[in-house]
Amino acid sequence: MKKIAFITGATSGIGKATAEALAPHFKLILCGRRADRLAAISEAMPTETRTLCFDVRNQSEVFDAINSLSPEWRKIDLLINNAGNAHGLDLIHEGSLEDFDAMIDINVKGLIYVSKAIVPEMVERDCGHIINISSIAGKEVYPKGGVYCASKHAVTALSDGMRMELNPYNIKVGNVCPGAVDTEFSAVRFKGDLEKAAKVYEGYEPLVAQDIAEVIAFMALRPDHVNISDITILPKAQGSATIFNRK
Ligand code: NDP
Ligand code: 8X3
Repeated sequence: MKKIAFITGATSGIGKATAEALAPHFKLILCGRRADRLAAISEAMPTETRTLCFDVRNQSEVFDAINSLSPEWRKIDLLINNAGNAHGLDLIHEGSLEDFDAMIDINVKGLIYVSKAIVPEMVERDCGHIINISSIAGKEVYPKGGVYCASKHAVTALSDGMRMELNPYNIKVGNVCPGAVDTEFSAVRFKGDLEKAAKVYEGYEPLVAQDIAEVIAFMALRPDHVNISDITILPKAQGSATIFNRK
């Protein structure tokens, strides 16, 4: 029988590609705020799916959505905490509090809410696997990215904390740190300015969402005794968060 994977941020980029990579092996619960996309993506999946439309920032939406699953679908084997974005690229003393709140509320608090709604049942069943999507920004810091980097350092810390806390319950925790991946990430960061977004990936070959999805699927499909606890994936042309070999 296929296991069940729960993916946040499945409406685009890394989350959607991860759903595609896991579909041959898992039944999928696909989450995001854009209901139209969720419906279309779910329709195209070659596996049984459920969709949940909620904002990870909203505590009651998170719990109501997850509690709406039938008992069969509540037995989640693999949780992929992927939903997240950068909002703005600004110095802390100049940027908008709205952007800063969004990054902390979505990337950090949202991940905590979703985990709090799902992990207790994993603990009860004494099994499970959690993969959190952090970033190279969860290992390094760069100017104008202070709050985004803080949010992703928090994700890395949460992965480490969860791995320690959930160790007695046979629950594996992995942390994934991608470098530059050409998704809707930069369009969101620059609030729909596609020209500015395209510049992020100019002059070198960035990763695509599928590159990360394949690594996540590899992690998910290891034998039960193997846990890939932390992995950083960069484009060949990326030497650090800020060093790129652009031609
Ligand atoms: P995308 O913008 O393509 O995808 C982001 C996903 O997150 C969407 O599915 C979006 O769905 C969901 N999301 C955003 N805000 C919320 C919210 N408030 N509630 C629920 N879902 C939300 O970007 P990526 O695929 O690139 O990003 C995925 C993850 O990878 C993020 O955590 C990002 O920080 C991380 N990452 C990305 C890198 C990159 O270079 N692209 C590099 C390193 C890490 P919807 O809008 O429908 O709600
Ligand atoms: C996204 C990668 O370097 O733009 O997490 O912060 S970066």
